[in-house]
Amino acid sequence: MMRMKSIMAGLVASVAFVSMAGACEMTLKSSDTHPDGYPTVEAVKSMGAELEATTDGKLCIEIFHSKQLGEEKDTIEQTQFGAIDMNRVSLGPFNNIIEETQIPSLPYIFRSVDHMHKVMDGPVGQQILDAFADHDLIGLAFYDGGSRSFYNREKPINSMDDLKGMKFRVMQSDMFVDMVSALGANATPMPYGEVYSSIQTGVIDGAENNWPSYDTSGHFEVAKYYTLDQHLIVPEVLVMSKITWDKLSADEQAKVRTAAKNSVAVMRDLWVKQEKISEDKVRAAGVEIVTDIDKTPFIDAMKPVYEKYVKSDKLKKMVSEIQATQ
Ligand code: GTR
Repeated sequence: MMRMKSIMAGLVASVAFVSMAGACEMTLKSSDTHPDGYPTVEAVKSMGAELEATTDGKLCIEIFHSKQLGEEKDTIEQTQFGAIDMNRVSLGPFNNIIEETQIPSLPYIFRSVDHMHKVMDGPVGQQILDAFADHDLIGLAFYDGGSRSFYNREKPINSMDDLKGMKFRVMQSDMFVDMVSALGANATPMPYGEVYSSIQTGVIDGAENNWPSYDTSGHFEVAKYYTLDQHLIVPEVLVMSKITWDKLSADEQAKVRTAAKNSVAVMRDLWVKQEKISEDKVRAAGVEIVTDIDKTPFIDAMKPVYEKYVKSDKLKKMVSEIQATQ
């Protein structure tokens, strides 16, 4: 009897699975560098659930988290080629490809996360989403990436002087290389997945990131000094391959856009919670955190970066619009 029951349960489960999977006419493959449970991964899951509901199960999303499809720079190319349907990435790796993405990636461009939200939810944000279209991608929505600060394995950083000569990993963006040079340190661009061992073996002294990434990447285990200079508030973006997009009907495209937009609120809520969880975890692990750092010299040092990257009238206008956003 027991055995019969468990066979029945197994059958019911597999029938349920088959009927769900069978109903999906198209399963969108979505990439994320972060592990399962990370706010970005969970937000895309919520988008998938909404999409499945609004398309009567026709469109589904399957998430490949934890870099299963590769490092961000490579997955961006695969998304442009249509091998990956959707991708959740930082704006950083887009900087060398789409100039508009450099603007919200500029150091100290945003006064706060609230300021960043207002800008990215407004016309400048829309202008950046639209810019993806010329690069075989559809910009769907922006997610949060908190603020990024330096951590290292050597010593507490209390001022800009302490950064002199140190070697930090940055995302693969020329602008971030210049940002670190302008602070008197050296930058090594490299994929996220190589950072842990590079710090551990002393190839680099440290890197820079937000609380949740510092925690979930395990970087805090090998770089125990974290200084909250908060030089970047870089948003993250959810994009779709143009090749995939063109296979959808206008109605499906609208539903994809709506589900993506609705996932933003889910993401923001989870993000705030995760920041706290990660901060508590790394503090408990004994990380030494410098909070009272004078940011003025850091901000002043960014002048050459703005001069080099904000040249055209279009980009200058974006910067003034951001500065004027209250
Ligand atoms: C994280 C971000 C990732 C990735 C990573 C990095 O904060 O969420 O998309 O860009 O930083 O530093 O490579």
